[in-house]
Amino acid sequence: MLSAWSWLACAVAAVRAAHLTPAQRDAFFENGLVVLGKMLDEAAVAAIEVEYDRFMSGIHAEVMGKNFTDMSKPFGTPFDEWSVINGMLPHRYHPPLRNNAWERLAAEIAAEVFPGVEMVQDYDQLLDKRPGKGDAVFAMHQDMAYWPPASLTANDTRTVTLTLAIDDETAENGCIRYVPGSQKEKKLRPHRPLAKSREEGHAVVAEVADDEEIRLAEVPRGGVTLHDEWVVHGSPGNQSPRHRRTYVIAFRTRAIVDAERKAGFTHSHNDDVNWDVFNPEIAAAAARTEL
Ligand SMILES: O=C(O)CCC(=O)C(=O)O
Repeated sequence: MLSAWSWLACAVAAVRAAHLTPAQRDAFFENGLVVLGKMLDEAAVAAIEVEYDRFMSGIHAEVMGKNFTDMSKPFGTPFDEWSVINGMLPHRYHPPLRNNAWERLAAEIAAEVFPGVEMVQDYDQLLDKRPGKGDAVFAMHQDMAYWPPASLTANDTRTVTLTLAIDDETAENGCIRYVPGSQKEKKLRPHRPLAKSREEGHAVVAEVADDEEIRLAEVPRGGVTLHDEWVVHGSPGNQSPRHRRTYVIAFRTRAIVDAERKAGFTHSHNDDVNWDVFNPEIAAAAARTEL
């Protein structure tokens, strides 16, 4: 039997354990993306940063293949010429990053977005836009354009993708921009491949009308954004003399992740099963560009 004092202590702990306010959770569903502000203290970010930088220096490049690349440039571009370093699946390749403070916090936040649902880590990804790289662009897209179709899981696509800012993210160094509310239709917009052919590049570009509102998500170091699987988003180049380093972890329901793996999809860019397999229209557009 808990004493009144113990009940109070539990209640206080429960309040402290909540990372998301109800207003922030509502904003996630209303806009498709929400900025949480500073969520990890300086000591925790600094500890992660050490392993982040080791991993992003390319120490596992040989085994990683296409998982260590610059998505804004053709495969095979020399490392020194990259504008955005893209390290896929660091949890898989770099054990010191496993179970770090950000992985733990991200899991807690994902559970608060979808209470009572088993949300599991689907993939992680580190992105470093180098200073002064105006072409370090992430073309506007919906994440679903890269993933298996909603029909794989009876139209249940529940996802929360969390991005930790290792550097202050501003308009100048290429923070995320997004079209608020664009997720509500839960429909894939037409996308076309960015590069001349599928062999040359992985990225795709969504249609965005001239009159659609585009919002910036500026975030301080240690701050976090959450976005869903349908919101149209991307980020411009880095015009500043600073890096823009981010650490992305995506959570999807256990059922979705199981279905993805069964289909042979692991978010590895080395997979045989890739976005063009799932999106025949994009594959057709790519094939037309190759002609
Ligand atoms: O952070 C960015 O610049 C874009 C990343 C992105 O598109 C994503 O995490 O889905």
